[in-house]
Amino acid sequence: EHQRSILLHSASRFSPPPGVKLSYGTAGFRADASLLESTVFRVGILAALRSIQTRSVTGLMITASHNQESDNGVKVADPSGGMLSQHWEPFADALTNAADPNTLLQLMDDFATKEKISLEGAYGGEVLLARDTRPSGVFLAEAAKQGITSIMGVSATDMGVMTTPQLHWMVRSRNNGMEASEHNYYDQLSSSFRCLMEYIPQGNRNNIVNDKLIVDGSDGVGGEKLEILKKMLSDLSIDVRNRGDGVLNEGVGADFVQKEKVVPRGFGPVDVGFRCASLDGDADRLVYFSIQSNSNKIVLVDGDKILSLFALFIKEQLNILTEEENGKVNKSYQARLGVVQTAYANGASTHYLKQLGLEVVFTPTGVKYLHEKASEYDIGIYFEANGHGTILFSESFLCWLEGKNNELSSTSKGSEQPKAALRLLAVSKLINQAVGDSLSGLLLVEAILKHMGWSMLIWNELYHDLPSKQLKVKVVDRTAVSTANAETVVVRPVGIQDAINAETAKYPQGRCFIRPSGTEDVIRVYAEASSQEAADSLANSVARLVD
Ligand code: 16G
Ligand code: ZN
Repeated sequence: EHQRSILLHSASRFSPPPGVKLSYGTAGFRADASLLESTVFRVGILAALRSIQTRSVTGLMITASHNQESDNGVKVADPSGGMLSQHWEPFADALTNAADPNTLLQLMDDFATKEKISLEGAYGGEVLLARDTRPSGVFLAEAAKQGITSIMGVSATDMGVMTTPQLHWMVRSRNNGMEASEHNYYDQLSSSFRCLMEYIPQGNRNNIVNDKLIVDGSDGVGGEKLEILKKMLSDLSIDVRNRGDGVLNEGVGADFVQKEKVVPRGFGPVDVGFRCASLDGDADRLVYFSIQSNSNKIVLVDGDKILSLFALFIKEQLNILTEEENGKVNKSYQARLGVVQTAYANGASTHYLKQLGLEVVFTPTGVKYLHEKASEYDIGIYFEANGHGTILFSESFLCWLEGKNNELSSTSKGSEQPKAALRLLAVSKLINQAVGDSLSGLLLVEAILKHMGWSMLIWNELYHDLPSKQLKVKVVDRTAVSTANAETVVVRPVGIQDAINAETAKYPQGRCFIRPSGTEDVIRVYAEASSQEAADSLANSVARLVD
């Protein structure tokens, strides 16, 4: 009874804006910040219920990532540190769209009964709460707190301004019984980076001098965090630009750089020849680029190429570990290595990865799908072309690796095998196991380039991207289009796929798909072909089919 009255009381202070219907979508609720207060309050309730049900810490992140500054959004981190369990999404939608406090309460009661969540306050639940640098994050965080604490026995721990991956990392660490402060995060990243640097092959050590990385922080949270992290690193010189003085995501950031393929604000001719990287607004995406002299065009090194670099390095270490020992192949553990991409992956990257002998699988767009698939492997590497990705290690593989390391460090001191084991262990600590993380991804790219003794130019030459083109078509109802086979085939409206096939067949190396966006009211078109003109033309003619 007490619980009911608390809820009714606090819910009455956060009424949903009339006529607005929001959906949890691919990555949480997103809208103009002025529309989100009641939604964030209600997501606070949801995160608290999830904490009670799982008897674990959950997370609530307030961000709209690469979207414009006036937008905001909210999403929940599950106890694993990953995305909210998909079977809770319909509840999130219903909760946020409930018209009044009584309906809200009824929905909660029904859901709690169905999911066997006891609202008696028996478990002291906890929700970690964070926000990006958007000004609207301040009042939205307040609404989140009210929502969380309106569930009896659940507390809200405000972590303040964090990157999205930092919050996910903290949730995961807390539930693994580890310390999870921001300092712990930097400590783990910097020490595992140092470990990788320590085991760089002798011949490549001297390349470390005079080599600078310039990072575009998208005027968001990533830049200021990287400033802290970089002070804990030697062997790496980083110059951070767009640290928050300009407008968030405006002409800057990973999304801009990847889609527009032009030089971001704050970069210019003096940066020609340097290795550059861009983060997005909440620092969960990373792309690299270099500036071509005398133009505002860039050479983009996207998520697919980061994935390829990671895959190459991991495979090399695995090969070392399973190399012949005393004339017999070491068969003690056959690690399953898998690579996960989406239809947006450049066809040349997929070809390259397969030709390395790797298993490549596809999922629909959205981190939750890629992450889930990657977790089926001993080592699962996933990346979206837009720069979101990470490497997941299975518990059993890490266990084996620890054992192998102990065994080798006494028997084959000084040889490459123990080093390979240590490198893989360091990667598993450096790379965020909860979600894609631009800061840890950046450190891993840097460490691998130094390990290989490669410039960005050599890295970029792993394969040549096929020219591609992306378009979006505004539609009234994007749900009219539905797809199958990881978004590569349209099943509805009937007939469109045949028309796309007919268009695509006209172009050498042509590939094309359409899909409804998970974040905007548009249908997206992607086309790839042997020349830029051909890719543009294919995209345009398929866009006309949709219109
Ligand atoms: C969200 C997704 C991202 C995906 C993008 C596609 C997460 C955390 N983020 O930003 O993975 O690439 O949506 O947007 O899942 P779209 O559906 O509008 O093309
Ligand atoms: Zn983001």
